[in-house]
Amino acid sequence: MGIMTATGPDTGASIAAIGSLDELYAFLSDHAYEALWTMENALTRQPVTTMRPYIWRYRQVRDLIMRAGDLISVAEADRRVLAFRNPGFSGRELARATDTLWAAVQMVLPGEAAPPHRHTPSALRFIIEGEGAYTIVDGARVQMEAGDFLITPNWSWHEHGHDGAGAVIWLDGLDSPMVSTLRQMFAEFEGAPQSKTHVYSDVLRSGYVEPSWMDRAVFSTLVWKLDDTLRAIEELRGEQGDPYDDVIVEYRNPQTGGPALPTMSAFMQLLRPGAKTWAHRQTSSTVYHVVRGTGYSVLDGQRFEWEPGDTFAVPTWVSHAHANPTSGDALLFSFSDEPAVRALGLYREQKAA
Ligand code: 1HN
Repeated sequence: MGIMTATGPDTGASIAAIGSLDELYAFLSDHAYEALWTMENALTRQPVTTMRPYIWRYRQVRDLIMRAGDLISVAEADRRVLAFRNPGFSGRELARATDTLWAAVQMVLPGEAAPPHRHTPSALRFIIEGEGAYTIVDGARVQMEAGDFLITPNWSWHEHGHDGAGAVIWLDGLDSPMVSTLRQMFAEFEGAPQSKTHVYSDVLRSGYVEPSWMDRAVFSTLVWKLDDTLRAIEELRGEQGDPYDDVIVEYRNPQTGGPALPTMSAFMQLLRPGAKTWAHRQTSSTVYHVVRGTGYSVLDGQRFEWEPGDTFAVPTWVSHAHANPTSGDALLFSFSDEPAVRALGLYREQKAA
């Protein structure tokens, strides 16, 4: 195959012959140019997105993923994953819950196994229900039970399986829309390492002590148990709390002291009985998942009632406040693209919007 040679550009006389602005615009568009002064959206005073605040209700989500389980096996599907596709997203590209975040439910049945792969998008999981499933991350096998928060860092091999009883359902969060928009997507499907026979315990994984001669990545924390997180929250119950989020804690990577993943942070918040937070908005976007309790959130002035298992999207710059009008606790898990937005020097917050 020969090398294509671009033809020389029209210059001189053909450009001198342009007699009007309309002719100029026609020439520009034929030759891969566009005039800034004809553009409407080159600058906007604040973020513009077609993404909408939206809630996916678990009563329906659960029925759908279980029905999918009747109709397709993991062997056929590779991963039995139902993506939450923001209804404001009209693009034909990868589904997304917000401009930057993928959210989905995944379900495995006893005896099923999802084969190993790795990719540049990072993933996090929050287990919604069930026990007896496991994931293997870079050869380390981790059990998954309801309430666990797990991470699969960028480019780590991961596979899932289930040797217990009953369905296991979890929430998947990925930065894949962001990675895809930045054209940084790579994936591999062959060459996963053998499963390790020894999995290091929490005292090594916590970064409390670290062997000097080994690669610290081997010891990275992969799972945060709900009981541990709740114990921390319980200890803070009597404190003042955050006016925008009440008693909120972030899942931190103990080895870096930073967010759970370089691109995504994750949180658990207790809305104490009667809690009603102030509204704020950020340039990060967030996906919330209801772990316990009932309540509502007001997203850009619209009230969304929620109950356990529901998942809702708060796109960039959407004002949000949360309320727990009941006499019991409400617990919200959430993840956001805040670390990525901050790393680019773009993070902004507006209080009481
Ligand atoms: C993925 O690897 C998983 O491993 C789940 O469980 C959802 C969505 C997009 C791209 C990769 C998984 C995913 C995914």
